[in-house]
Amino acid sequence: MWYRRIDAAARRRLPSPDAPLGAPPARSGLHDERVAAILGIGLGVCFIVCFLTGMYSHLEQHPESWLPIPTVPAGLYRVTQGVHVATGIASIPLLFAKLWTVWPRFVAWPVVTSAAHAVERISLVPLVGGALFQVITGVSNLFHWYWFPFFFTTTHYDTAFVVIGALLAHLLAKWTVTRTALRRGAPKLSRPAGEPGLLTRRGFLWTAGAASAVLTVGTVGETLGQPIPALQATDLLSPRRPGTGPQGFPVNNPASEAGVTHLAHDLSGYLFRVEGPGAPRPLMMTIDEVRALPRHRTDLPISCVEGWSVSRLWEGVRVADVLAMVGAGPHATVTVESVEQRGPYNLSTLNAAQAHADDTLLALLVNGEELAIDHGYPLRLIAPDRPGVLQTKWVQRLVVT
Ligand code: HEM
Ligand SMILES: Nc1nc2c(c(=O)[nH]1)N[C@H]1C(S)=C(S)[C@@H](COP(=O)(O)O)O[C@H]1N2
Ligand SMILES: [Mo]
Repeated sequence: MWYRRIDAAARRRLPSPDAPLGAPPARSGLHDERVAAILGIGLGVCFIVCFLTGMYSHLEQHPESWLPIPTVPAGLYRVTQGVHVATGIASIPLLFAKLWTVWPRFVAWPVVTSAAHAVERISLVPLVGGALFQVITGVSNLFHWYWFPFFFTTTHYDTAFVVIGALLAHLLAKWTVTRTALRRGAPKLSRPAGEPGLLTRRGFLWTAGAASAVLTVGTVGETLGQPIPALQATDLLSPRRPGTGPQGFPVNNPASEAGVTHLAHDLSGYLFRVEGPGAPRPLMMTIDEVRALPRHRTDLPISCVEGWSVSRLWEGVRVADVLAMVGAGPHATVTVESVEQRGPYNLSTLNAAQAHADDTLLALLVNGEELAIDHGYPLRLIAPDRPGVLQTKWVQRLVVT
């Protein structure tokens, strides 16, 4: 088998099994410190970017009062979450290549040689386990495949701290080894003399990089397919693609699942209401009365937390105009509620800046057409710099605070 050959080539010149980690460089085969260092740098960059963009995503969805989410640039979340999922996916081949490179260390004997060695080995559990956990749960989430018994978002969030902590510790611990291995430069012979290995070190690194590039090109069209149409053609691996779905864009949670299909043919029971402690003059309107209000247009993306995004031209009523009608003040915040009864995403909150932004609309039309039922007919929220999950569909009530 090919992997046996690679591995046999690698093992032939392993350092003596009791060499402590970080000691004499293992210079032969693929289990080489230089290979490990290069893969580690790629992985480290991906994971740090993942961590920071993930934190932004968390902040968007669970805002802190001391750090209000901005309304400009309107497409910021589109970029941050696109980058999060893209770097996460790109890291997968690098992660497995890195594990391949270092695995003889996992099975090295004796298990521990010193206290420092013991600490280092134990820290591999959160590092390796956490990294695998993040990529596996992250990808499962993209496919809506919830095979695990815990809630994805909170567990993925908590594990992010474990992984990033372990990663920083690992970077510190490996700083010197990495520097030495990189300074040393590539060995003259990229395949040790007399080794019949299938892949050279350089070939191995290129293969890992190419696998990462293939996964990226095969999925990034979900985010970049609109600005760069060529990427739509190569977007063969991502579960949701721009251009698919009613009105030419994907649906997350169709009306049938939200239990609101009746809205498509019967709006007789539908009344739009604006009320709450921040609304001195609450109001209630039929959909025709809403349609008769002044309309505005805005070009904004739906940017799903799962990484896909599409921009559309929306037309509807400004939330700010409705707030003025009910006599709300400039610091009013708004909870937007859906007709949908259950489900974690049947409401969302706008901070004061978002609620008063010119481009925060209750949309009636998308690209000039009445919204499809799956896209939130008769009325949906569309606001700048916001995760798709907070662009509430089938809006029925605004609670002003
Ligand atoms: C293949 C790799 C990854 C994929 C596909 C992925 C995917 C996702 C997705 C879809 C979300 C949105 C969850 C939601 O709000 O419903 C998310 C959030 C997040 N991700 Fe990842 N992720 C990956 C790797 C990572 C890594 C390596 C880290 C950290 C080191 C990380 C940290 C976070 C954080 C902190 C959040 C925010 C969670 C929250 O809102 O509470 N992710 N990720
Ligand atoms: N009421 C309600 N609104 C919702 C959801 C939902 O489940 N219920 N899903 C959200 C999610 S996760 C996304 S990405 C967007 C998708 O909008 P679209 O289906 O029109 O593309 O709607 C959001 N609005
Ligand atoms: Mo979403």
